[in-house]
Amino acid sequence: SEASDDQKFSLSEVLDPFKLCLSENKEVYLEHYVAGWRGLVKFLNSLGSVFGFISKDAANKVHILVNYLNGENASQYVTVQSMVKYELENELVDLTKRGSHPESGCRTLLRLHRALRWLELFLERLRTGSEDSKTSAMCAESYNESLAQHHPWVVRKAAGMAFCVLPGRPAFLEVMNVGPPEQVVAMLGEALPLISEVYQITEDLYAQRNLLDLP
Ligand code: 1Q0
Repeated sequence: SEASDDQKFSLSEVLDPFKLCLSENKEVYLEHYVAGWRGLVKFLNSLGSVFGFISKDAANKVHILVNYLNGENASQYVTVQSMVKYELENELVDLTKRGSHPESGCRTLLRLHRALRWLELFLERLRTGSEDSKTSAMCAESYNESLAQHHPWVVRKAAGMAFCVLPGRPAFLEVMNVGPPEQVVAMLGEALPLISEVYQITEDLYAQRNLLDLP
């Protein structure tokens, strides 16, 4: 039915937005960044309720950013660069400790940005892995190398338990609805450099502005 087609995830829902993310002068469009994340949340939901605590947090952050995109200052939120400039100039960011701006665009995007590094590492392992490689191990390794460093013990523990129920690589590739594994691998190979570039540009911007540890 139409409704179920609508629910069905397809890898392009994530990869296409990330492909559209960069402007000519290498700024990151917030609209497409957020759209990529919407796709990821949808994918996560299709993996089952064990991932609910992860997808809820991601969805909540997406929601915060969407409100800025559609809000009265929408014109300041066209790119990550313009958002950072606007929020900093107008003192809309809690820089050292949580205060009156607990949901700034800058700190909210930083959480997704850190998770994007996890995604990059994970998708690279998925792409180059063999048929019998364990997605749970790939996921855990990528997590430990990236996001885990920003999470307290309880969250790391819960994430570790969720990873255990991930399907094997063949089933995982199938849920992406692209076609045979070779085709998924090709698509990932095409998209990963773009995700990686979006990540790096954001990382450099945040580093320059000293925003990598926002509370
Ligand atoms: C496939 C399995 C997915 C595993 C995702 C790994 C990440 C685990 C993270 C668990 C933490 C979530 C609980 C909340 C933590 C927050 O405290 C934390 C900080 O925020 P705050 O406001 O408290 O300061 N939030 C975060 O760090 C954001 C975490 C977002 C994680 C989003 C993961 C998105 C994953 C999508 C599935 C992708 C599957 C790959 C294939 C997709 C096709 C391209």
